Amino acid sequence: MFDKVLVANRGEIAVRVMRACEELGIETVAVYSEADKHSGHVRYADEAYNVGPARAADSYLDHDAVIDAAQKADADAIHPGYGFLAENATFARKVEEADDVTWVGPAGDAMERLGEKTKARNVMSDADVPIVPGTEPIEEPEAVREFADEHGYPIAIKAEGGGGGRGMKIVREESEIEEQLESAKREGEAYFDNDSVFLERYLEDPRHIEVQIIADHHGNVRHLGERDCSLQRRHQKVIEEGPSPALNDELRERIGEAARRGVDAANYYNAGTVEFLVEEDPERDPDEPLGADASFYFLEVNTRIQVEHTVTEEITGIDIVKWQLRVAAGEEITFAQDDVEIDGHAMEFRINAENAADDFAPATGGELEIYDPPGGIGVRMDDALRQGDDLVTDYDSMIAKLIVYASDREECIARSQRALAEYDIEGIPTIIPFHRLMLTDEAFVNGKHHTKYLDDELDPERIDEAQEKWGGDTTTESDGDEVVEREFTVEVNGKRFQVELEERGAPPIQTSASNGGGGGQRPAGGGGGGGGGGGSGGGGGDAAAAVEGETVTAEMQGTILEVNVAEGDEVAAGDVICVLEAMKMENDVVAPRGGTVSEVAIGEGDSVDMGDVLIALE
Ligand code: MV4
Repeated sequence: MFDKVLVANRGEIAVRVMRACEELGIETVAVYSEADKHSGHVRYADEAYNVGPARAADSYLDHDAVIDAAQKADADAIHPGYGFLAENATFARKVEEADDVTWVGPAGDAMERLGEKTKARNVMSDADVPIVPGTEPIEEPEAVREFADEHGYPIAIKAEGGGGGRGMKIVREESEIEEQLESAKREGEAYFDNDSVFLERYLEDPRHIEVQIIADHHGNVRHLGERDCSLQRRHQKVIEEGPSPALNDELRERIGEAARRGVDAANYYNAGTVEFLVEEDPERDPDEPLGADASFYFLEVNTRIQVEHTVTEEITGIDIVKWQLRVAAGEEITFAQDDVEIDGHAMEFRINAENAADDFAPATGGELEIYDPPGGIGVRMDDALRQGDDLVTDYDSMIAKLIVYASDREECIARSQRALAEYDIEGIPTIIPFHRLMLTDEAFVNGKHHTKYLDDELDPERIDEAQEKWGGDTTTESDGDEVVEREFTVEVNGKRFQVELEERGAPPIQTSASNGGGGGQRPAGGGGGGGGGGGSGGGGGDAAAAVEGETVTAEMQGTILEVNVAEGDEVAAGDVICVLEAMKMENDVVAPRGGTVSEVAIGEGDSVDMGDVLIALE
């Protein structure tokens, strides 16, 4: 096993990988850009190297800078996480060619064989894995017409280098062919430096199912069950879960086995994911999961650890990142396929610093004034944050992942609702309110959603409402005035109340706890319940009484409802002396210090004016 691993990534995934290293007794090395000097992954690592400016191309993507750091640190492996260099075959080869450094990932040629779409289709097809009816790379509009003659419309034109929703164009009728073909080529060229395109029959509203794979250098390939990533917004996954609520066991087994077979044929090692589209059968009983006769088609392979690997870890108990490290070090997988058991249900919620009510616009900055993640049974947090951190906005907007595990989907949903209600982030917007909405959404709760559900079917008004309801301490513009909502806690007669305040154009509230001499308030008229009144201000003192020399005086005009002390009584600071009703509120008047009551100037039912003496203390 390795002694020291460099993690060529940032944020939560860098910490995730380092945690696996820690458990395996491996030392950890971080790399960071100028923007990440104070980030969580840097704090976590045993040592850390600056690899350049904030711009990813000049730091996290700089091959030489990363390999240089590994050699300076004397690291014996590089783990790329996901994104950045994770699927860059050129970089993988450079790492393997560098002295004494191992790439924690597949060989460069296996990466190309599976990473390029038409090549991967051929590998899978040769291994008897169903692929969507489609073509080799094509050039001319005539090829699209021919394909349409055989398979009909709609047709997907996909960029060979495509992924993540980029470089895919849909042709619904003949008149669109030229335009969409040109557009797909242009996007392929622009995003992937490759204008090669191919065709597939376009499936409407499929489910997105992906199978986790782990494979070693000794020819062992295991599948670890599937995840359902059908809840996506503009090709961005937001909630992933496993097992899929849409598959029955027979279909599950067939898809898992197909993925295993395909990867086996590709001479692949490392963790990997095989993605499939599963076609809705319009004939099926909507209350039953998709059956074994449903159609599934290979889509693409991801040759890296994925964001949502955690879901599989929870339901299999297998630490996938540890296995990536073991496999890269040449170790053999020790468990058989039959040893892999899917137990319970897990969901992952991506916590993105975005405002869901503003078209999921990423936050442009801010400080994590409050960062209070959930805990308890079945709750896992993968993050790299601490309260007080400044949000780093130079990279993607995902700041954390909440992963919830339970014995079945129903309990998982209830537990997720509980965990998301506990989760408190203030200072920056997050999509926590959106997740809370989804957990009450009928289609999602019943597992009936598909890949276009969020884009085409969910009413955006509901997202705005959720943001409004659960958005918490956000700053919004209204009539040109800045409105700041704040929440704090007050204690009234020993009972805690949450108080929400909305300030317009006011300076920030000092929220330092200040009970000194402060009385409590509750709505007059008894009957319990109801929200509390205001909190004590930063200056201390009591809303209803003031101390002048040896006397306690009324701070406002009102009626004495109750007198709790008599002459000669010993009181301690904070003891309630009397209750004064003023402005329809009952106010506890408390002793400002300890002492003996030398005089009681009031009785129940008395009217008092501001400044009247209530009691004297000595
Ligand atoms: C498709 C498809 C339907 N039919 N291919 C979108 C991302 C790209 N990597 C592949 N994608 C799709 N390919 C055929 N032949 C529908 C999608 C698709 C999709 C796939 C997975 C997850 C979410 C999606 C959302 C819209 C479209």
